[in-house]
Amino acid sequence: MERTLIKDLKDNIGKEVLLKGWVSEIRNLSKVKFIILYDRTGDIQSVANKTTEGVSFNAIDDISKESVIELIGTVKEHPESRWGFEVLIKSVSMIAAAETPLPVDPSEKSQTHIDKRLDYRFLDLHSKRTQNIFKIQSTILQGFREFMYQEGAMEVTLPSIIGASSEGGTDLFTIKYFEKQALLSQSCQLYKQMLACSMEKIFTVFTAWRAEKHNTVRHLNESRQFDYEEAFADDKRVMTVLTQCVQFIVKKVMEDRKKELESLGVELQVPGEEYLTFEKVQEIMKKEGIEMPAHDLSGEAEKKLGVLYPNTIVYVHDWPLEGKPFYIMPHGKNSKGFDAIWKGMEITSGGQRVHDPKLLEERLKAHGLDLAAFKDYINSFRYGAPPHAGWGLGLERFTMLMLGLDNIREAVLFPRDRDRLTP
Ligand code: AMO
Repeated sequence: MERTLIKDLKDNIGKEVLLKGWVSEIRNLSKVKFIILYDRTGDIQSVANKTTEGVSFNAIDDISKESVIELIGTVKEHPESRWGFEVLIKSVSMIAAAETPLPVDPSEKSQTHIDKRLDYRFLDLHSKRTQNIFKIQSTILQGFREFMYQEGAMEVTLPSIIGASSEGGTDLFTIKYFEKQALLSQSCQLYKQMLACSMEKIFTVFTAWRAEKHNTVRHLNESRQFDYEEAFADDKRVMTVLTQCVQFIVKKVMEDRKKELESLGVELQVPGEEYLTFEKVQEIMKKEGIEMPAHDLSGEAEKKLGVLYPNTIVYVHDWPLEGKPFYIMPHGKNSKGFDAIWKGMEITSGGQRVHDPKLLEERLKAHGLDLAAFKDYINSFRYGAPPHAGWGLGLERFTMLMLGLDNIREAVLFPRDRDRLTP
């Protein structure tokens, strides 16, 4: 007999089915016993009585929560139950018993601290809430790829072990690479630019490692970025692409993940966009009495933008050159770099890049970086490199903001932070 998924039970009323899944609850009403079973498609109430075969009627009480069982039974209409039908069990058998007690309760009846849940993430993944978050994240990933293919971009994979910093700065993990020292990539910046200068329009889902020492609710030491790069494009063009991309993904999640959004209590709206120069944001914040560093937005300023422009992707562009990495194109006294703020937090940085080797050398020097370490990167612009622009969107940040999660660790399956390397 082939396995039936719980979502397909409604099409099998009156038929005998084989179900496999996890036990979330057993209820004992002396003459009958209820087993609530779930699989990846939903849950269902099943009913055992004295004639049940396999695990005997009396032993059903001993089936521990989260154990994996299979059962054979007949689907019967049951309008009073919340499912509208139930399964009358013919036989139950154990596939894999869960040990007791469970170290964390996936039923969400009790509120377990996030640290404890992450210590047992494999069991926390049995919880419906956690599953819903990652089902939605999977749709975000799918939406990104669908949008990009539709846009005519090509997916590429880029190296994670690198010889020189890709963003400048010091937040890098070093690794032993045979006789040499290498680095774990902070971003695929330099490589995606080389790709845009040959293949024109590319995207990748890239894992980035940053050795930032602080532990915050919005930073991870290992995070995923949606990276996009386009030739013959400037900052304005790629901001438009970003808006369309985010709108596409949000729409897709709203359509494909209704049930999950509802269960998480999340109401989504497709965001609009707003363009503000960095100078304009400084003026606004001055009026609001919010302090800002000269070349960056403060967390408080980002929050304020979220309040002033609800449900909007706010592009802060014409960013001061001093506040952007060496690869961002200068523009007057500012740059062609931008940040995108959504729901009060930065989700993306991007901009037009420097594609002239001479100017690039100047910019690297201005950042105190060693030209020798960037030799191949500089050389890559010597043989026909068009102007180009792009951005990087943080997947976990985006998921966290979309779902109103209060800690970015909720939006990554196995977080890596200052204190956590396992599981
Ligand atoms: P940036 O460093 O701003 O830009 O990163 C892009 C986006 O990635 C996310 N992000 C992070 N998420 C969680 N934890 C972190 N430690 C972390 N760091 C970054 C954020 C951020 O907006 N190469 C450029 C992009 C470009 O110009 O194309 C870059 O990496 O959402």
